[in-house]
Amino acid sequence: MATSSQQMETSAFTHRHFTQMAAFSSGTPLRVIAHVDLDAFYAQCEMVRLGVPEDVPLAVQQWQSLIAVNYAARKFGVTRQINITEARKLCPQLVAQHVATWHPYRFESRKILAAMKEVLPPPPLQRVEKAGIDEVFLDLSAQVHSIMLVSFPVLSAAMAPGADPSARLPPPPITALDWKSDHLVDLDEAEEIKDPDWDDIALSIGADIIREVRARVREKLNYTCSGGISHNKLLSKLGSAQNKPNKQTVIRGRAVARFLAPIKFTKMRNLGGKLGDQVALEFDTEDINQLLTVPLSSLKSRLGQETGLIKSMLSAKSFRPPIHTRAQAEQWIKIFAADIFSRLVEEGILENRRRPKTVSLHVRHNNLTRSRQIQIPPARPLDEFALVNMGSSLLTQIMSEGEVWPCLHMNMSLPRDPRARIY
Ligand code: TTP
Ligand code: CA
Ligand code: CA
Repeated sequence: MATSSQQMETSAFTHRHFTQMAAFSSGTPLRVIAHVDLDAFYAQCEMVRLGVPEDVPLAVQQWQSLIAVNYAARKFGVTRQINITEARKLCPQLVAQHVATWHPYRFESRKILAAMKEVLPPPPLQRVEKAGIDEVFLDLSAQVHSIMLVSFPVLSAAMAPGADPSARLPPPPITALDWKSDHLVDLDEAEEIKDPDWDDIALSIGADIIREVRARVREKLNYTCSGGISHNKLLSKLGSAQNKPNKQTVIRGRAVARFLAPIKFTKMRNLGGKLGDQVALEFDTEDINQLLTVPLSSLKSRLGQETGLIKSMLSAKSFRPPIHTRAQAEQWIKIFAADIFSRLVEEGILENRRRPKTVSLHVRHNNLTRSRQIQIPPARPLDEFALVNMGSSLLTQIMSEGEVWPCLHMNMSLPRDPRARIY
């Protein structure tokens, strides 16, 4: 279709929209949010560990079920929904790797996060939020803002003292944006012929950053991951799942309606009331209107996939021989606190409003287990130190109520908040 485009006179965006990027303001339509999610994560961990080539079908097995299936195995129709016997029928050469504990995956997860951060500027320009064992959100707004200032000196007028915050930005220079190998969610034709505005340029810079982040993880640790780049968390999360594996997808502001449209037509009425609230909670409420147009089935499959991982957090130890002193018990409380805290971080529970509300301690003496719990102060940071202190005061309470030595078992737990996740 041959249509010449008209050079716009001003951008649709204001000085304020641009300057707000530097402060990670969620109010600016220019903000750049990315989501990066590892492909078939546990399966890749096993492939990397065992040196299994990419084209070998592999699944991670726990009891009879498959908890991760690599992309080579998915070609045979193997999915997480079938058991190992069915999988072997579909794919006789499937390598099934038993999982014993999650520690190695958590360790890999940490290394991957560190590798990602290597290509990012240090905070405060960097803002990375772990959102699960194999995924992160990155708010790239401030970094993109700083790159835009350097690449487009015309934008510095917006930052000048005395600049009118509500004045429109000048139009961006007409440049062909280079999206490299990215997948772009298509625009309607009417939109496609319009010149790109600063929001497109911001996303394109964000996409460059994410390409680099993914390349570093691949070069350094040999893991592939997928990315979504957009203006908010919901869209970037949907984007990263869109073209797996090893691809990144950009959802431009002008493409949102079209992107969500096919999702919108099915069972809309499934999402309402309480569930809608939970979903909004999950996504920081900012996108409730868009979220409410997404049917439950796709939310469940696309957003709720990690619900299996987060049970209540429990760290426990049985003592054979039993322990006899408070000092010994305190040592264990420190270990429990460290374990629970690292899991809170790994699973992205500290961010948003998904914080656990209480800590409890169980102590077993002979055949009697006593327990106490306390509220976690909502205003203060929940760190390892705070967990140790709470554990220690729970122990004091329990000890004041009766004999605990010799002690045969102790555990510390954070009961999960039933509203904290989508089921
Ligand atoms: P996901 O990111 O949901 O899935 P995935 O990484 O296996 O595959 P994809 O390429 O589609 O992202 O989960 C991350 C890891 O969490 C997964 O590799 C295994 C684990 N997991 C479970 O143990 N049980 C579950 O029910 C789910 C959904 C995941
Ligand atoms: Ca994944
Ligand atoms: Ca994931």
